[in-house]
Amino acid sequence: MDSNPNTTHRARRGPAARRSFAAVLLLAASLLPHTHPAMAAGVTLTISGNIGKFTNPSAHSYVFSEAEFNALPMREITTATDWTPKGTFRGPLLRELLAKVGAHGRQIKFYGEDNYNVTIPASDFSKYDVILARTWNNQPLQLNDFGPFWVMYPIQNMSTSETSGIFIAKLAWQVSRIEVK
Ligand SMILES: Nc1nc2c(c(=O)[nH]1)N[C@H]1C(S)=C(S)[C@@H](COP(=O)(O)O)O[C@H]1N2
Ligand SMILES: [Mo]
Repeated sequence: MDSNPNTTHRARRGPAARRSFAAVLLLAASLLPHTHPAMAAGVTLTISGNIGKFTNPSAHSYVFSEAEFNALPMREITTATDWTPKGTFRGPLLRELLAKVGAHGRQIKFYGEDNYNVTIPASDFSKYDVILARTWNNQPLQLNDFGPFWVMYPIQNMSTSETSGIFIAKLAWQVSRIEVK
C-alpha cells in the first residue's frame, strides 16, 4: 500500500494509541489558560490552496466556523464501516463544499489531526456522493472518536471492487484541514 503515490502512510495506530493521543490533547487543552469551554468546543474547517474565495485572504484560506459549516445543505449516508456499526453520517457533499470555496484543483489533500494525510482526485466527488461527515447518528464526531470531520463515501451503494484495496485509505478521519492542489 505504501507504493500508492496518492497515499502517505504513517505507522498504523490502534484504538489504544488513538486514546492516548486524545489524552495528550486533553492534557494540552487543560493547560491552556483562559480557554472558555464554549470556544474550546468550537470546531473549524480550513480549506487552502487552489481556491477562489477567502475568509482570510492574507493566509489564502477559507475558514468555516462551525455555524457556517452547519448551515451548508446536508446529505446523509447510512452505512457500516470497518470501525463503526451501521449508522447515519451527515455532512455536506464534498463537491458542494469545494464549489463554495471556488476550488479549481484536481487533487484534494485531506489532513488528519493525527498527522495522517491522503490525496483524493476531485473526480471522485463528481462520481460519488462523498460527504465530509460532521455527525454520526446525530452526534458531532469528537476528536477522540474520528472527528471533527470524516471523509465518508456512500459505501452502501458501491460495489465490492470499488471499496476494496486502497479504497479505505480515502476514509480519512480527524480531518480539520483540506488543501486543493
Ligand atoms: N486520520 C486518519 N484517517 C485514516 C487513517 C489514519 O491513520 N488517520 N488511516 C487510513 C488508512 S491508510 C486506512 S487503510 C484506513 C484504515 O486504517 P486502520 O486499518 O488503521 O484502522 O483508515 C484511513 N483513515
Ligand atoms: Mo491503509
